[in-house]
Amino acid sequence: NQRSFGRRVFTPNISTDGTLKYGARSDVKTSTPWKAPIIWEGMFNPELYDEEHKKHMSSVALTVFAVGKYLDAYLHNFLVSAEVHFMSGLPVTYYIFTDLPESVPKMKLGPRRNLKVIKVEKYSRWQDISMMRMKFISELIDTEISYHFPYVYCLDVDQVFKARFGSEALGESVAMLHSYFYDRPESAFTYDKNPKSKAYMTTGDFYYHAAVFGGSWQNVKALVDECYLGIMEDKLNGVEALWHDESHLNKFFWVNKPTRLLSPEYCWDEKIGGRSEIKIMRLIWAEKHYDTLRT
Ligand code: 2GW
Ligand code: MN
Repeated sequence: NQRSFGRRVFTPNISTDGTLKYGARSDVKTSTPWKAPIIWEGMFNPELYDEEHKKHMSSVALTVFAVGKYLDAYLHNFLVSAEVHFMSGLPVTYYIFTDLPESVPKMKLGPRRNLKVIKVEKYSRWQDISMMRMKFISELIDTEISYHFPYVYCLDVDQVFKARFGSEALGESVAMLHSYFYDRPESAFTYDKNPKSKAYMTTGDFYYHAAVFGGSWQNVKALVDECYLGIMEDKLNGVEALWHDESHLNKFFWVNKPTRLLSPEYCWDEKIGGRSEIKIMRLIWAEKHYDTLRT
C-alpha cells in the first residue's frame, strides 16, 4: 500500500497539431511570463490528452464540501454534471465532506468512478467553513488520496459543469483565472492588503479563484498546508484575510508559480454575459441565494 505513484505526475505537452507549440489562439494570452500554459479552447486536442492520460493511468481525487444548506442547494446538480463532464473516461473518486452524510444523494456512477463521504463538523462562521477546507483536504491527502491518486482537484460545490472539463486541465500545479479579474489590471486585484495578515501581498501575477485548484497530491498538499498555516497564524494575530482562503491561495501561487493555468472558460459566471474570447463555458457558477443560504 505504497503512497501513490512516488513518480512525478504526467503532463503531456500537446497542442492542436500534436506538437509542443501553444498558441493556436491569438486573441488571448496563452502562456505566463514563467512559461506555464494558460489553457483556452482551441489550444489542445482533447482526444490526444485523454489517450496519453489513459496510457499513463492517470486518476483523479475530487474534493468538494457540502456543509449545511449547501448540500441540498448544490450537491446533486454538481455531481450529476460532473459525471458527464469532469475527467470523463478517467477513474475519479469524489470525496464529499459534509456534516449531513445521510443526505448525500445516492447516485449511480459511471465505471471506475466512486464516491466517498467524510463527516465533518459544521463551523458556525461561514468564513471558517470555507477556510477550514484547507485543513480537511490536507488530512485526506495524508490518510487516503496520496495512496491512490496522482492528481487532486478541489472545487467549490456551488457550480455546474456544462461542457468538457477534461484531462487537459491536469498538471503539477493548476490555478484558475478568476472570471471577474482575468481582463482587469493588477490594481483591481483583491489581494489581501493588510500587512498583519500572512496573505498580505502588494503585487502579483494574476488573481486566482479558489473555487478551482488542483495538481499532483504533493503540490496540492503543499498548497493547503501553507494556506492553513497562514489562516491559523492570522487567527492567533486576530486578523482575517480579505477573501479568506482565497487570499492565502493567491499568496501561495504568487510565491509558488502554478505550472498550468485555466482560462475563465473553466469557471465562468453567466452574469458577466458573453465575451468573444469565451468560446465555451465548461463550468459555471450556480445561482447564489445568500439571503437564505448565509443565515
Ligand atoms: C459559505 C458562505 C456563506 C454561507 C455558507 C457557506 C458555505 C460554504 C456553507 O454553508 N457550506 C459549504 O459547504 N460551503 C463550502 O465552501 C462550499 O463547498 C462552497 O462552495 C465553499 C465556498 O463558499 P461559497 O461558494 O459560498 O463562497 P464563494 O463562491 O463566494 O467563494 C469564493 O470565496 C471563498 C472565500 O470567501 C472561497 O475562497 C471560495 O473558494 C471562492 O470561490
Ligand atoms: Mn463558490
